[in-house]
Amino acid sequence: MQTIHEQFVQTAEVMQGKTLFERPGQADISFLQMRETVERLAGALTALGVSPGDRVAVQVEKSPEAIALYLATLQVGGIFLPLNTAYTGAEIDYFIGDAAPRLFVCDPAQAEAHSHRAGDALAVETLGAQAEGSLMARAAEATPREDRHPCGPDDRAAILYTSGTTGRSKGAVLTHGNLASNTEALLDCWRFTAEDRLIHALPIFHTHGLFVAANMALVAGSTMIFLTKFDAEQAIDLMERATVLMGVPTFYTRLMKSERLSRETTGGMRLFVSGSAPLLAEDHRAFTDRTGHKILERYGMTETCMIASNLYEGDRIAGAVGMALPGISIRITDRETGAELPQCEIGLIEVKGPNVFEGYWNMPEKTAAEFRPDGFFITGDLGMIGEDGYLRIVGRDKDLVISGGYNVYPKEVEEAIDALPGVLESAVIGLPHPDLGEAVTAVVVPKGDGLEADSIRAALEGTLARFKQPKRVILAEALPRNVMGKVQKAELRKTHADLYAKTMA
Ligand code: MCA
Ligand code: AMP
Repeated sequence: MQTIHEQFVQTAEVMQGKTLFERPGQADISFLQMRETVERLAGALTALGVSPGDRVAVQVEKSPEAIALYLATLQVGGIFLPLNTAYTGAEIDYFIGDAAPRLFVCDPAQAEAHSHRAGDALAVETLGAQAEGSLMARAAEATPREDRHPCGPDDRAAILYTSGTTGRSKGAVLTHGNLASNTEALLDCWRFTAEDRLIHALPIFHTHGLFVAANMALVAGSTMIFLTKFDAEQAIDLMERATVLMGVPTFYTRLMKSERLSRETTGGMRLFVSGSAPLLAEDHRAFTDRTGHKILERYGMTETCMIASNLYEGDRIAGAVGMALPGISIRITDRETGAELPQCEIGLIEVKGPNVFEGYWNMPEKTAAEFRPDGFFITGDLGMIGEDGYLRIVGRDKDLVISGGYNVYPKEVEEAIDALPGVLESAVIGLPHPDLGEAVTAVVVPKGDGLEADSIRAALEGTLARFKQPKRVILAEALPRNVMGKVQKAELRKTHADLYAKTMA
């Protein structure tokens, strides 16, 4: 196995001055320029005391230098820990406390807010969207490092935090083998090569933008048209110069809102990929009607990287996520007994293969609870494998809302709401939303009079990242419960199903 960093270095040797990053209104960055930045950053990391196994936590805006920091961390044997830019100070406290990184890199605008974290055990540096800040200044002074710490497939490469159904977020530890094997499988499955020009409009602090999209381009030698955020009109403008788009379903519903989306404007594109949340079958078909392209839907998880994909040359079926990637096994099991189920029966989706993470950081019990004794990981998604061999996801066994591709665990939001004065109890649910797929919605029971929906929303500012905050708060006299006293969220979802039906994106 070669690590993603080793593969990038080899690719850069071949690609030389070819453009790796193309950015509207900004200078291009070639593979060789990127390699030099990585080597300088590796020198800076070493000077900052980052040793093999040390965590490098990063909460920065999207930039080529942030990708270089990722590669440099892998080069020196560090563990890369990217954090959503939406996380608040309170959320960052937890991640830093749990992961105990050696280095925390934040946006220059946040430097003051995080300065109290700096000490003997933790260095704090800054990196801005335009490469400003202390880290690149250090890199400019550093002695570039060409050597790399040797890493095997089982060595740790990254930690990605995912919230859990019970309180605390869990750090999923991914190995070099996880990342390298998954990239290799995807390059092959999607016929992705140096000829491709990828519209990269995803955030780079999650699996989709970093370990799927960016890793593929870095290894294959493709150009990334690197955008700080997704804008449908801009994406359509860029399609005549691009070949591939990877996005969450919200990208596709927003593209379809544009009158300019047509066979002509998408004519030069080779592939549209969707994942991270369910793509409605009707949207899949509507996109084909408009453009002639069949979106290729795939399925993955932070803990497992990509698991399954529709076929590039075979069928791309609306409502199905395809077949297991090479080397990966999928099985469906009974929710109660754990016994494997035959085709066409609905149960838990379990997965095993070189893509499956090592475990949760410092949480051996939680890790053990999500693996079967024979090594299969229990995804918490419900699905079935049809007669055609294609996996279909039919629901979730876990209480989870996916809003615009971001996971929100209701438990975390409920705990924040229940802690507010005047709140008796709450239930957080995901309701169908025309833009985000699902919208986080809170049903709140006040203790007495005087509590207002708006004040609840306002009180959550600064506690929870914006995307986790309820889009709407519904005040109720009581929550529906079953005979066991358990809140019946399915009933709440049914009662309020149309809440966002007329919401304009
Ligand atoms: C932004 N906002 C959101 C979301 N995004 N609210 C709920 N859900 C969201 N996803 C809020 C902002 O806080 C802001 O609130 C307002 O919406 C507008 O913000 P803006 O930045 O303009 O939003 P946007 O640029 O339109 O972003 C929407 C988006 C974005 C394009 C859907 O969220 C996105 O890029 N999502 C992709 C997430 C992703 O990469 N997921 C992959 C996870 P206010 O106006 O109140 O301030 S990896 C994964 O799931 C697995 C492994 C897999 O299979 O890939
Ligand atoms: P995360 O924990 O952010 O990595 O999100 C992983 C979850 O996203 C999975 O467990 C699924 O519930 C969901 N997911 C990812 N891709 C798809 C897809 N194509 N269709 C439906 N759900 C998906």
